[in-house]
Amino acid sequence: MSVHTAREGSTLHVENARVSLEVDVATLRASFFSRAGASLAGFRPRARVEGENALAHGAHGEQREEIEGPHGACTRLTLTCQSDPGLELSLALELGADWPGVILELSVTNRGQTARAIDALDPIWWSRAADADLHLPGPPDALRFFRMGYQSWSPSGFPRLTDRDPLPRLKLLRTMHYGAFTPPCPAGEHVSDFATTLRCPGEAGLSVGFLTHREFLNHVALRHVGARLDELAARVSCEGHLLAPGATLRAERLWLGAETPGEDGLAAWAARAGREMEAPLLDSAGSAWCSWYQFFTRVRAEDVRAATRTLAALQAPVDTIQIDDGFQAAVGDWLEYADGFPDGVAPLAREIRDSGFRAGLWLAPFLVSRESRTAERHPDWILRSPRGTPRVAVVNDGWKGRIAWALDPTHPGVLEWLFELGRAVRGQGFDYLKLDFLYAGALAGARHDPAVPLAAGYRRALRALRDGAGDGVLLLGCGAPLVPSIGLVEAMRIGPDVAPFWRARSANRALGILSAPAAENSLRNVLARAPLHRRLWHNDPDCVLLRDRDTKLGEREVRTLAGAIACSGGLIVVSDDLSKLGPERRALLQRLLPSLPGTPELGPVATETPETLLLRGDDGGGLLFAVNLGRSARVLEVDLAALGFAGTVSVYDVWGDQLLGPARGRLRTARLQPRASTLLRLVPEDGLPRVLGSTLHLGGGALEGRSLAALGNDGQRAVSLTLHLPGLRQGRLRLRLAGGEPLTLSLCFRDRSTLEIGGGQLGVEESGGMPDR
Ligand code: 9PG
Repeated sequence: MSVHTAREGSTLHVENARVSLEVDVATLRASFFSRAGASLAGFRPRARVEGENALAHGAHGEQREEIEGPHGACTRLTLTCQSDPGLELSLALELGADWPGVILELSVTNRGQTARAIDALDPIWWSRAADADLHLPGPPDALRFFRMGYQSWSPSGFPRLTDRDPLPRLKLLRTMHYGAFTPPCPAGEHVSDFATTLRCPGEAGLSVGFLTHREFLNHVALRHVGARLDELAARVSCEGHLLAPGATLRAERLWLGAETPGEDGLAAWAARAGREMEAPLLDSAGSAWCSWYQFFTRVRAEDVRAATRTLAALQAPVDTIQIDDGFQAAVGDWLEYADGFPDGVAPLAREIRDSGFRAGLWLAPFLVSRESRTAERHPDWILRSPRGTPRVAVVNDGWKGRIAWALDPTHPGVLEWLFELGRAVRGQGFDYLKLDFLYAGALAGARHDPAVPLAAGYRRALRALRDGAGDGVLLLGCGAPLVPSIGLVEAMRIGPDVAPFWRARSANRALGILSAPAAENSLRNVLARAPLHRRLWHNDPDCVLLRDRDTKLGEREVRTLAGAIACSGGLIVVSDDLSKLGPERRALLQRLLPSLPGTPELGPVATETPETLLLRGDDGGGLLFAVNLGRSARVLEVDLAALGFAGTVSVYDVWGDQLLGPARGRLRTARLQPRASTLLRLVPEDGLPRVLGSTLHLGGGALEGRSLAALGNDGQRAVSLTLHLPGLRQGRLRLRLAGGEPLTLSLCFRDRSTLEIGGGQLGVEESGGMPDR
């Protein structure tokens, strides 16, 4: 069925095979139903104008078009209504033939004689009433919503309505973790920035998320009484935008989606948002060594040189060497250098490149230390509070001057300076830029151009730097307003800093800082935000800490971090002094590289942090990561059918290099201690030749299996495999030929090996080894 529209009295019906929408053309009151069983009935778009609600009353016009949008062909219906004296509200609906949801675009036009200040536009405003219901299958107290978090470091997860809002109360911490217009949440309220999903585990769900982020910050606000959701608003903060007579203001476009139990609303939203915002999706964002987690601000040129030499000698396929915080004379004085870098960074970039690596540099482009020369020379560039005092964006004991102020991204001098900064560092030879503390570019304050909304100003400033750096640069956002960065960064840090200890320090916990450095905090976001990967950007899960000294992380925790990072498909970043790594941890680094293709799936989420990730391979198999984040030892149960494995699968334990035998329906893991995880390769037992497992890469055969091909047609038992794995590889590969018993090969090769196996023979090209049996 394609898109069907019908009119009954003043009600307009629009539907396809998956969802339907009814809208009253005079009031814009609307109801959304999905065939999967979830519905949101009786919501009304509204504008907040000078402290009052403006609702539609009185149909004014109706238009239908067939258009070709970013998601393909769709029907677009525009309903225009009278509102508040002098205002006109217009709601455009877009629905394509097979879409699992609709796009809503609300706009307001000033038909009066005087300018009006627009506070917010809510494409959805819903409040529970006798005729306004939100229905989600499943028990209400099992309902979980997705909390996105505002920026890279903000905690993200799937809490219940009755869980407490975790965000800190201190104003500076709030500056760093809330959007300027995300309200703090008293009891009974929650906010998810940019998008949310609502569902009971394993049931049909709803998703609500903004698809465009060009001008205004936005969020979804929820109100509840106990476990009952009573209010939902999808809100675009318009910052008092002055709407001149005759002018129109358009809200960011909103997705209202409905998922079957097997679908993920977050993934569906992210795929669409990435398309609308033209996310640059690279085949691979590669891998990097970063100086931060070993040397912090004490890093010296000599340390970077030593790391370059070690990496070159290791022949580990890490492709970027990135200098982090510490090279600069002061935050904001990026072209002047700290004592440890007597010759600056340009000669280092050259050496890094000459050694065959890409050169990376850290910058916090929207910050200036109060003791920087930039701040001294350009006081007019600094964002101010309405009282005229500089806006403090960070207090960091590690920095000269301790206090860093935010720059005003609407000041033309700042934009020009950012462009020149991008050009200068690119000219020095850096084409991988980790841009940190980016939230400082979207802080509210008294600005040079108050008419530029926050998201728009942030994007313009980031684009200035990007333009200065030129084509071919890789930008990695960090501490960045997440979704407003889509399209401007190739990669995005999606969690707090990792640390060589599991739980955050108690002082940080006491302040309620859930995004303080800690392996646990980092891991939670790696899991919760996994579906954003390769839809909005390449996820950066932060470094895998491999060190075996000066760390409180034991083998169990290191494996948990490494397994989650491998299964996330995200960037592989290391930050250890590699010359001090023991042979096993070096081998682990090799096994992590390169990162795996694809985007992981979460499966049904029944805990605040998802405890499983599944990375599906294109050979029919999958890599399953499952972790015990609880406080006591447990066996985890994984519903294979819910993950799309209908039949029997062969299960291979990657860490144990062991075939565990077939599983069907539900898979029970071994008993896992707290913080322990398991990494399993699942392969359908369908009689076809398969790679069952491998120790050559942490994917356990995910990469190896992609190249497996059956040979000849009589030779049902013959296969060929071409393994492309950079660096020196030594390990075992477990195969099953058609119908046969598993076969184990011990291999040793560099970069590439081609194998032909069958009819009792083994042919090896380039390099390789002999079968064990
Ligand atoms: C460099 C680091 C690393 C790291 C980033 C970011 O609140 N704070 O004082 C604070 C300091 C450091 C920090 C986050 C917050 O970490 O995530 O990878 O680049 O900056 O300073």
